[in-house]
Amino acid sequence: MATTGSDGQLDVAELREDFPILEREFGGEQLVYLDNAATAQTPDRVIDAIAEYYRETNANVHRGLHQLSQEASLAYEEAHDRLAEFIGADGREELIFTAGTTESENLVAYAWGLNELGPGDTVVLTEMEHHASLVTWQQIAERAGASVEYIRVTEDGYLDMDHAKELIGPETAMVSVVHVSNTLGTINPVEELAELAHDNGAHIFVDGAQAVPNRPVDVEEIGADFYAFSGHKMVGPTGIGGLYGREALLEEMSPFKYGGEMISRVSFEDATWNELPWKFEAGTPPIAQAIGLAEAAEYLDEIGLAAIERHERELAQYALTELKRFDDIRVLGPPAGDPRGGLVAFDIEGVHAHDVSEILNGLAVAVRAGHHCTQPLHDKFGSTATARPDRPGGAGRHL
Ligand code: 7TS
Repeated sequence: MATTGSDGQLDVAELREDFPILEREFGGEQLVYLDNAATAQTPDRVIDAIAEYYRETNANVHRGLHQLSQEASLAYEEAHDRLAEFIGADGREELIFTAGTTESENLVAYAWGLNELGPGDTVVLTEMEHHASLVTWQQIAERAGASVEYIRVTEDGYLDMDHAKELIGPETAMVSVVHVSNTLGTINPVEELAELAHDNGAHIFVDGAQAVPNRPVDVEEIGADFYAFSGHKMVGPTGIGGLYGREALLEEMSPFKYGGEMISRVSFEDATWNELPWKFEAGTPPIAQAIGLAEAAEYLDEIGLAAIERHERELAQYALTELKRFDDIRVLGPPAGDPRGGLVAFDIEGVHAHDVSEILNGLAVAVRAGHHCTQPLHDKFGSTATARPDRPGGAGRHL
């Protein structure tokens, strides 16, 4: 796959051909899809892998001795290995398939939080958390009698690390932080936060929904105890995502959901649990999606995550520089020149973001408008909604 030139640049024209949906036209204009932060598009080979599974292999896993079930089981298990490798986990024991980042957050909050949190404990979040983390920890902390605190975000969209050092202390039980903000584009110092958490006897959960698709991620290098991501944001299928958990922690934790698949032995009185990762995968799992997700990981690896990261940074810098020319446009997050993710949320004085999105839609340009599930952060910046192109470039430069 000749997707990078000798200068390390992505061959965008060639890559675009992998995505059949980008051929669509609206009103005679070719689609410009800049809503990748919500859901990225899917390349042919992922679509083909899913179609082939349904054509050739479709069967339930871990419960049939017939040939199809054995093939499906093997492919499903190998998908765990592939994703574990993709994010730097030790092996399939540490990689649970969930419905996505939201379910991964809920799994840890319910299975770990409800049992481990109590009065006097704090869960430290940041002001830039997605609702998937913010609402979940709010609710679980309340049920457990624990409290939630938020690391402040500066005007420039960075975490105030002095405040982080004040908040994370011996009473902290969990630090839950977004790796790359889906509104600010900020890349958070997750390694430093992991060290701070561990120095204080706390665990750290990293929300990698906006990081795994577009930069090399190594959960062990980060020092994460838990790390979550979504398939549909990394050119994979909807309905699946992942949760990395440190094996020793997952071993100690009770299951999140009960049912078939996750048990070892059941009697009328009681049950024992299956080994990892199946202990956390109750019921028929997302088999076709797992196979599609493994193909997506393969695709991204072949392009090269470092090249993708570089390309995204260039696109963001291009957009930031262009938007700076307009006095009535305010961009949230780190300014041009600073390292950040590929998404750029902005508001225009006197124009609602929904109108911006509507006008762009008329030009066949898809961007998300709203609070992007970070409503308290928008409140903090005095904005009800922003428009958010992700991976914006000049004509034909987006992916
Ligand atoms: N965390 C972050 C940082 C996200 O960006 C998202 C989705 C989630 C968690 C939840 O992921 P899910 O796959 O479980 O839904 N963010 C967005 C977005 O920015 N626009 O639409 C979805």
